[in-house]
Amino acid sequence: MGTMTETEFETNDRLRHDWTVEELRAIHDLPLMDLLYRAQTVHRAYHEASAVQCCTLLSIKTGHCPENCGYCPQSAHYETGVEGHGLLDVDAVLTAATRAREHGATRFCMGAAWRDAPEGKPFDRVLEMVQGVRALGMEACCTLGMLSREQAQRLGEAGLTAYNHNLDSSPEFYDKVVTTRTYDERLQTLAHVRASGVTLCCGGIIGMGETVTDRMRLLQVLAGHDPHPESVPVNVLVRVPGTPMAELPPVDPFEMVRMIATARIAMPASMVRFAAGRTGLSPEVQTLCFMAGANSIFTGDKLLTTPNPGESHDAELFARTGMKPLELTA
Ligand code: SAM
Ligand code: DTB
Ligand code: SF4
Repeated sequence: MGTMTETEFETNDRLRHDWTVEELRAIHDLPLMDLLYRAQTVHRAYHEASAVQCCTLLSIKTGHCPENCGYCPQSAHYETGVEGHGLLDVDAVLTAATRAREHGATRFCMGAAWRDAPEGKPFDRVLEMVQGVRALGMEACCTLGMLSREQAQRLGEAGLTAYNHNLDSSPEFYDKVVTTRTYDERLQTLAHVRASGVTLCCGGIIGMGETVTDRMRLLQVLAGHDPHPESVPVNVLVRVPGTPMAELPPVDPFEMVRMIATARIAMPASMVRFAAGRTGLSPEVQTLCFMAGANSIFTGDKLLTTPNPGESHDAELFARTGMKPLELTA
């Protein structure tokens, strides 16, 4: 398929898993007003237009990671000044989750700088954290690196709502991002999570030096999953000094808007999360991202190790735009 015409802008009610890169590219490259119109139309057919899911992150194990992901401040391969710590106590995590809930978060996401989730006591402790977060009435998400089939199963039994495991970019660009693991290993963990009944949170990063074609390939791979990942985080690279990607040029904010809109159109029913990179983008650009179909953000003043806009910024953003936190339905 080639270029889009106006007659093709109607809502596509059927979830598709067979997008071609050319189709996605044609959508991505539409004049911005046409792209936003189409993304909004799709968005409104599946979601409340002004509701935003608020998720809060906590790094439950920080730094010293053996992987060499070029974007990551927690890789042991780079000097980034991030202060590492071992796996936190369950109590400390539940205190943070309670605070996040008081501040309006409905999903609590626990991240660990592991290549793969460990076995034994540390894993049991993570299971306790998951149970504790669920007992607070929040959704629980984890991102612990690669998982075995059994580990995914056990997380599911502990009540885990979602597992975050990003593909980050296209299969073709992946070895420019990380060489200590393969794309196929990532896909394997995603399959284990899907088989366990835990929902998938899977997305990527823009601004790592990839082409627009790489971004469309990522969306093609994501949308190729049946069902689509329930949640799709789109991160703008946070350029952390000491990482190999520190000196890359900043992303044009309109590129983020286009990426979100294309993700929204490709995966209409999924939550599209404007994840890392809100710091440094104006409230007006962030609002364009909502208009493009983002309906989830990370709240709180920290992501895993880097700053996030924080509560007063988001309260003001919501007040000025009439956006409101999405309530949990279950
Ligand atoms: N170690 C686990 C893994 O890689 O699967 C989980 C934690 S890892 C920090 C989670 C995700 O954060 C990565 O997949 C990546 O997409 C995102 N991320 C990490 N550093 C980032 C940065 N500097 N800018 C944007 N996103 C980043
Ligand atoms: C995701 O896609 N982005 C979040 C979450 N999933 C785990 C992490 C962003 C990390 C940004 C860099 C940092 O704070 O260390
Ligand atoms: Fe380790 Fe995850 Fe960072 Fe890669 S992204 S270096 S696996 S913590």
